[in-house]
Amino acid sequence: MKNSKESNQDHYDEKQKDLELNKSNADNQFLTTNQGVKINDNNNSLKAGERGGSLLEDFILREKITHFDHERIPERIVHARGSAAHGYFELYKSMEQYTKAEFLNDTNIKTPVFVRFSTVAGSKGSTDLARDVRGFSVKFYTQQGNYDLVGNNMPVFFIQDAMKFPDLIHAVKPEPHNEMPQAGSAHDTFWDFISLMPESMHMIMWAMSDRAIPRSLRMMEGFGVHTFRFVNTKNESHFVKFHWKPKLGTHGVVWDEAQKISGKNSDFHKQDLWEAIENGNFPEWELGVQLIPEADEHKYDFDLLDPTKLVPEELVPVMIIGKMVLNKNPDNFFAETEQVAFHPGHVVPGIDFTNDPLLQGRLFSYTDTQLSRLGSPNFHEIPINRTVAPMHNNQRDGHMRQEVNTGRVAYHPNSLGGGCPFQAKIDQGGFVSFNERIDAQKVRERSTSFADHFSQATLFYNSQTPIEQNHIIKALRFELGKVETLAIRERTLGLLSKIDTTLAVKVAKGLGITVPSTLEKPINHGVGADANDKQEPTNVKQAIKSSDALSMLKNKTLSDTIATRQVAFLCADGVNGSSVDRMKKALESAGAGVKIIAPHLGTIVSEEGNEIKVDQSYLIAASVLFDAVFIPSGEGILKLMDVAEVAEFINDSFKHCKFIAAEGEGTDILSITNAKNADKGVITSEKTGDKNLSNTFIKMMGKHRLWEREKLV
Ligand code: HDE
Repeated sequence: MKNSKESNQDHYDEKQKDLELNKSNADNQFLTTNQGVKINDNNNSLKAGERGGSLLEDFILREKITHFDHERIPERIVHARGSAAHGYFELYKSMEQYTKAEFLNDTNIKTPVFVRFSTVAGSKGSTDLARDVRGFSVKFYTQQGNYDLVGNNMPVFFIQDAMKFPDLIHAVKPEPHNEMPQAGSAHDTFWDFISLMPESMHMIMWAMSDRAIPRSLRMMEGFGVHTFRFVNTKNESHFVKFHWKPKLGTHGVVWDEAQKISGKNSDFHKQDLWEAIENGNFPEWELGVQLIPEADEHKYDFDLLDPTKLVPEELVPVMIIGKMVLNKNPDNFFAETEQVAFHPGHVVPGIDFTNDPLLQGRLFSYTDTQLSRLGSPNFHEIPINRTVAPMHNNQRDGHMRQEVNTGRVAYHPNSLGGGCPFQAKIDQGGFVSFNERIDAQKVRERSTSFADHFSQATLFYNSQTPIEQNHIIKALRFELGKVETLAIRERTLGLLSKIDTTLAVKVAKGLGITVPSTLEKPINHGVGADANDKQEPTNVKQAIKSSDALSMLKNKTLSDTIATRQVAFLCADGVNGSSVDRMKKALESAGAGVKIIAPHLGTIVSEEGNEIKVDQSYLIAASVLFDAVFIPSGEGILKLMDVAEVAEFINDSFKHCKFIAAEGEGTDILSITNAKNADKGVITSEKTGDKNLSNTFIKMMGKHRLWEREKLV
């Protein structure tokens, strides 16, 4: 396998080849119409006289403008805002015992992938840092056909049945009368719906946690959410839950920071992913599976078919089976990221569905949505959606058909075409659905095994550290604080009290109201009108009280690396050059990135008289766009006392629990900021180029944030 440097070199070589090709093509690359006619004047339309009216005959103008008029396609109804990348998946360990999917059997196979991350609620142009679930969709281009794992960065969902999805999305989207707010759930219609849907409580805990405001798309976990099936050659089935574990750990930002990032750089996540890949810092995730034998279907306190439940890792450990690396940015956003069409129903032999009623609804929705979004049943012919496996069938024609099918036979069975294409037997790789036994009555009902809406919400809350619990409380205070209808706030508090009384009381305190003593009726618990009064949501005793895997701070995947973290150096003319150089070298050799910030762009001159290139001015830079800050030594640094943005920069870093290092004169700057209340996160040295300072700084930064500071601020 190539290491990241080698892969980067390949990518670079490819780019060079492209450039050379373009250069050699440039001589004979004329501007043409779509019909290939060379264009002589691309600046003026055809007119009756220099100052006369334009002529309808101008086929060049009409073609150009007509194409432009139709450049947009409908954005996705959900997950409209996305960022994507190419890469590959490689298997560590054969899963042959469980699944016949070839790309999960042979450790020599390297499967190309295309991965799209997204927010759910916002429009295509909305901010990356909205409090929201993130989509995590992976298209595996396997030799047996495309397999799409269309998941999220949270392992559960708001609702249990596909019937409620349009309601959920209508409630969270901007309110229909005034189209506000954009990309946010902090409004009345969302919480009105949620407060009447107790089944959403577990997911609400995740959505109010820092998982909903990731530091980077590269630092998120991914989950398949539903229970799927692996099926082996003996037609034995295992239930399977999919997990993606990021090599860089799972990290979030704080809500105040997220809101400021949205103002400073609404493309923060998109840019971060793009730049990491351009710089050869290829993001990596390990694929894990939780496997449950068919015989254990009813072994647990929850129903495996209920998408509001997870399988605690303490009950079924996650087995790591492979690795995914993203190593190439798309060449064209529209052609690839926008036109990619995922579908949970794109499976290959060896992977199958369960009867999870949410998954079952999705199996209908995704093809349907592509028909209106991409406009044709031929969306599989768009390059990004094409399978690498051979494709033959009798489907024909339709809008924008690319394939020129030859011959007279487009039906099966046939004799005129020699019987082609043939059906594939199982041992030839033909897909056969798992032959699950079904003996049932036709009903429109929810299983009573889905009626426990609170205990896993409690499990999630109990698994968090006090810092994380506090973030959830604050998020709820913010969201409900934006809700104008008192009854909705109260009803939500009622549901929260079923998760944890202290949680509800603390949220209520922030809202200046009290928790209602009884739950308001009627509430929805997943039953129809006739049954509404009969069933109550239940609370089931959980086998475990707390699960470390659910907490970002306790999580095993939390990594101490500072690779790809961004550090701001607050500089000015007269900075000590060796102070800058030594810290920069130390940070860069630990994998971090450094940006020189100064009062103006161009270059600054160091104390020693050398020029230092400036990356950003104080007008552009902001603490929220960095992970940590360093103030070097040098007489000139003292001028920063008069730059208002510098104090704001350091105050925000301090407020958001980031690590701050300063040496020599740099330490004096701290005296005009909140960081003068030094704690372990403010690391200072009187000496220039102090090795201990850089070592401690790097070690501390590996902890991501000094969360204890929150008590202070
Ligand atoms: Fe989706 N979802 N969804 N969803 N979903 C779409 O398909 C839908 C659900 C998810 O990057 C749409 O191509 C229904 C759960 C992702 O292109 C649409 C239901 C999970 C993406 C659709 C769900 C997801 C989508 C819109 C309930 C996590 C982005 C555009 C029955 C496991 C894919 C499109 C991309 C996109 C329908 C619930 C994840 C309308 C009906 C649960 C990551 O078909």
